[in-house]
Amino acid sequence: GGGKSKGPDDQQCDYWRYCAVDGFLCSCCGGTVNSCPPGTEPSKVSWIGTCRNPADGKDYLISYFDCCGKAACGRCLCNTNLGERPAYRITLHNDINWCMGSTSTMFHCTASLVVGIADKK
Ligand code: ABN
Repeated sequence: GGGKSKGPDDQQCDYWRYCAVDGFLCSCCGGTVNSCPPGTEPSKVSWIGTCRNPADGKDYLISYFDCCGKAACGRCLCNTNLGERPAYRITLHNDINWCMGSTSTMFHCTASLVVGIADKK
């Protein structure tokens, strides 16, 4: 999917997993959709979003974490924010440098890990 294709789906902001992302996509920064580029380390904390996978129509819990320890990647900035919640629910808020608890607080990119399927409501 993704319409006018500039690269693989997972380098496009409209890839389904990125529905609540805020940051440079690690898939454009030498990492993958769900892993940090070499020389960076995953933040110890993350934020959580719920995104629908168009392939099966199901809602998935996505853990977004920042990769820390290098200067900002600068490529594929996505600020999708669907399902983001205000900062009083901090784990649902994405406009935060989650590297603040890490050895290096420099924010490089954001990765998106599927952690489960959302409960049906
Ligand atoms: N969670 C991504 C991010 C990092 C630094 C500043 C704002 C947002």
